[in-house]
Amino acid sequence: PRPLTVAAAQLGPIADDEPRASAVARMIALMEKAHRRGVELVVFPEAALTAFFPHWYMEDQAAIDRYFETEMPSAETQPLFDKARELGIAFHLGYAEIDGEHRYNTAILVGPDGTIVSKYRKVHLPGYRENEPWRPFQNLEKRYFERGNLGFPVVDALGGRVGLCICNDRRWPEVWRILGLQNAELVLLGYNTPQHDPASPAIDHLQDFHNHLSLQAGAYQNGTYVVATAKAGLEEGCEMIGGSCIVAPTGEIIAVASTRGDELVVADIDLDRCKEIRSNIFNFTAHRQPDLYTAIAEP
Ligand code: CDT
Repeated sequence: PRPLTVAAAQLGPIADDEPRASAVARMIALMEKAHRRGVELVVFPEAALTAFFPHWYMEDQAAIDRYFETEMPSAETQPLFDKARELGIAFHLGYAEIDGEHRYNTAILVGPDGTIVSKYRKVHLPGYRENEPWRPFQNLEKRYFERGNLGFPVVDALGGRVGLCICNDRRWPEVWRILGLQNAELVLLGYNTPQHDPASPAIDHLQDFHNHLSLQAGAYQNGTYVVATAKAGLEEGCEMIGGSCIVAPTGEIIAVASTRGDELVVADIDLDRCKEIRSNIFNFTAHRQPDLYTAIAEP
């Protein structure tokens, strides 16, 4: 067996005027709780340091850039790195990143020694570029971020193969299969998902279902564990789903959040269990028929 104790560290809302230091303090409190429960990896949400600003329209670049990180760790995030190293805990963190003139929706995996061992920049950016004032809140990721340029990384870490994706990526089976083809055994992701979709309100009551449906299908069809973490609750007028969870390679949810606030969701997993799926029903070498899948990779 390859046992690992993992946690989704769900965050409740972060107010627009909440300093990064406060968000970091909340994350450190969850990390300390995780340590008391024997956790070795803590997964924080997408864009975990600030309110999810793509929910509103801005033109002034300086106003936009205050939500972005120019370095990681920074003075404000260093205490999180220090605490993780002190406790020997690995963590995943989502944040808005500026690299020169380029802006990305980014996630990193930090090892228990405090070094960054993997980095991903979000590929599937939902929404649109211009203000749509009829909406109660916006979905402007295409305005504020460029498409990521790091592919879909899977690295050797924590005794297994660890893959990253971010929020909307989880709805796309192609993402899961690209991670699966790299033998991912543990996929980490964060999300900010509104309860209400102004463009399709008839499916608002299915938002939690579609979240779990995507995670469970991705896990099962690729024989991988998933740790998926929300930023949840009512943030600057936008209610977001919770449902942070840990999914087994069988597709079963083995731990799930019960609130929309700061909450730690813990599970003991065994990375060797991925083989049950990947050696049998989803033995890619034995059963895939890629010559008949070419349309998937065409525009
Ligand atoms: N952050 C993010 O990617 N959110 C999107 C909102 C989609 S709007 C229907 C998501 O896929 O959850």
